[in-house]
Amino acid sequence: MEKPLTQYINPNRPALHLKEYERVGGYSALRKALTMAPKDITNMVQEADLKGRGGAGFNTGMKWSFVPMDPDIGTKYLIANADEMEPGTFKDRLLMEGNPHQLIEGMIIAAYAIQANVSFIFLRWAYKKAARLLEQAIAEAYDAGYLGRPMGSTGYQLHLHLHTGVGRYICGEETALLNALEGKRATPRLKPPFPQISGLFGRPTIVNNVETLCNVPHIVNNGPDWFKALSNSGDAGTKLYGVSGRVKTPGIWELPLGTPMDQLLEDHAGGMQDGYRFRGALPGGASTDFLVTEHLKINLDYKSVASAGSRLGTGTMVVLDDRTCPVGFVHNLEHFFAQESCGWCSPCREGLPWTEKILRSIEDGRGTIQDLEILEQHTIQLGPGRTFCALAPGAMEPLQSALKYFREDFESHISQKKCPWR
Ligand code: L3W
Repeated sequence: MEKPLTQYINPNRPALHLKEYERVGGYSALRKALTMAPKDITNMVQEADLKGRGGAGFNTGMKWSFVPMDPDIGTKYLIANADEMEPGTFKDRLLMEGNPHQLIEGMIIAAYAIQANVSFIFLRWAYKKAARLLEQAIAEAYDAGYLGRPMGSTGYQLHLHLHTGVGRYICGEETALLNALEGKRATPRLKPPFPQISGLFGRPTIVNNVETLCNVPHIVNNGPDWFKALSNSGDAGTKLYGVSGRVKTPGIWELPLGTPMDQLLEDHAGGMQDGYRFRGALPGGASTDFLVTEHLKINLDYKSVASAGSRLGTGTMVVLDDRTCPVGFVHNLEHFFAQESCGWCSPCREGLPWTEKILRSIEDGRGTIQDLEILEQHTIQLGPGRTFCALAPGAMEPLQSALKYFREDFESHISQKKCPWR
């Protein structure tokens, strides 16, 4: 995250150990932060306009500013949301496997800013390599006195615990994550109150995405103006963009926020594989709306992607090609979402399996034109404001946009009574 340049994130690069991290300036931002007042760090991050990189894009400094700073308030918590399970999303894994100390440093600074003394990394269970490397890095940070001991003249100290989940997508939802961490069933909580006021064990808590926290040391070292100048768009900083699907070189790249979509696909992902044509892409993991050929020139920033009818989400693009059945593609996603519904609210618990079943019957050539009307209804009934959390509305995004852009494919399944791709 150091340079404002295009960087391919090499998944095979060995992790930076403490000494190597320190040699390239690691933990210098922490030393600087400890000379600053906590609220000045929050203001700095807010001014830098660092937006949450987990999918929602909420201003990070503003989120921190909601935490009560009364010195007698008692225990507060900082949590890194590393439960990366959004389909097509593997950016946080590479950050943790490549440079675990960057996350730890970002966490210590964030925890200092909100004056939390206990922190957790909530890690996806399948990320075994990241777990091993994080454990090692946490032990190194404890030995070096960055964790577990009062630091500098401030006397501030932080404990950090690694917690691995059991492999449920819903745990990436911040309040379900809190319940899971408390040992309860991982269902979302009603918001408000937001976790900043009442979070883990009812205490003020900040939950930030891994990539978000990894930006923090660089903002502290270089300042908000530097961070803003890294991007090409109205949104500050860089972003880890990803591409998967039938492109020549799938991967993750750190690029200026607002990099045009065609540049990401052509210059970085190498364009489509021979014999395949681009039909569309989900820009931010599975729970975003399709962008299609007419959108190839847009800048991948929060506002531009929203103007094109989608969301930047996690910034990791899943590409649909012309030799893959769009109905099968969406069915696969809805199967995942139906399986991952936590079952807490009826529209999601009942609606997602129903959606999956209809899509399966269309794909198998048993669908009717009325099924398309029911699917359209589902995109409303399971949409924003109708469910307890963002899982079902997110699940409706690829479906509603597929019904818009690939409607003829749904209809041809129905008229031909089979999948034309099989
Ligand atoms: C105080 C307010 N705080 C919002 C805070 C809130 C949270 C953050 C974002 O879902 C999205 C979802 C997925 N006062 C506040 C406030 N906050 N209003 O801001 O909140 P919210 O509710 O906008 O989003 P969320 O529920 O956190 C995140 C999408 O991300 N997504 C999925 C990503 C999945 C992963 C993964 O695999 N781990 O990242 C992809 O697009 O659909 O829309 O902290 O407390 N008034």
